[in-house]
Amino acid sequence: NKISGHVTFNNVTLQYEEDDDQALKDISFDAPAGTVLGLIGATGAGKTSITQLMTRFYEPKQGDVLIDGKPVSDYNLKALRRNIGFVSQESFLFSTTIKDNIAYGNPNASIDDIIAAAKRAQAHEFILEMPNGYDTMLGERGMGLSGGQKQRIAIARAILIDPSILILDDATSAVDMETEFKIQKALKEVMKNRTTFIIAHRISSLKHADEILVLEDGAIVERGKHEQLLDNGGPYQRIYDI
Ligand code: DGT
Ligand code: MG
Repeated sequence: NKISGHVTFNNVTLQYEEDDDQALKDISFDAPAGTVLGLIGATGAGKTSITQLMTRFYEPKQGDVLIDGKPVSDYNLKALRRNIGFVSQESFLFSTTIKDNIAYGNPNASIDDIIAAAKRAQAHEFILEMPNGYDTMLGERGMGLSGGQKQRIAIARAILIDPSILILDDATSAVDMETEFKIQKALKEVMKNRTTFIIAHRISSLKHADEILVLEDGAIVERGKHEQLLDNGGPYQRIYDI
């Protein structure tokens, strides 16, 4: 029951129960399997809410959310969520070994699979430098790892789970140039052959997106590719200048 990852939103609105305002207003887009969709906009604009409709964390008030042409409500919830991976610096790490953290969600993975995933995620080297390598225990919430290291553990985990749809929450963080380079390389690896949603806080990560949606107060105010949006001189250009 592997899905290919074609995601379609048709005129989707979302309203959180307690709120009077709509958190998402008339959102439509089509992301064919394997493409990259960028989401950008101020805090509270609705970026995370869009991704939560795909995992059926919330139900739309109106409109359709389709995966491979089928409403997400028709999927078995577990099967659906197995096909959607999340990577962010806040990705949850458990108080167990590095190895089990990478294999989380995929308990049958062999140590060879785990190491291969860590290598592709640019995490193998720093793991080997830890006191017990892959058997090193992580503290509560993964204490003892930097944000950039946690992110690469999360990428290794996603590579092992092999979801068709990937959601990247590109949290802003001060990492050095070398780490930044490694993270970019790891992201390129994990995005391969998956429909990827990049929630961006920096425009640099959107340069290669197939389509970018600029969100304001739950609505799409501008859409297109990076160069096109810069030429428009609209909201995207203004974010770029900040
Ligand atoms: P971020 O992560 O701070 O950059 O912001 P976004 O763009 O991810 O915004 P999002 O989708 O978290 O929130 C959109 C709007 O919906 C915002 O007004 C806050 C509201 N909202 C989000 N989650 C909930 C929720 O669970 N309950 C209620 N009542 N409102 C929520
Ligand atoms: Mg968010």
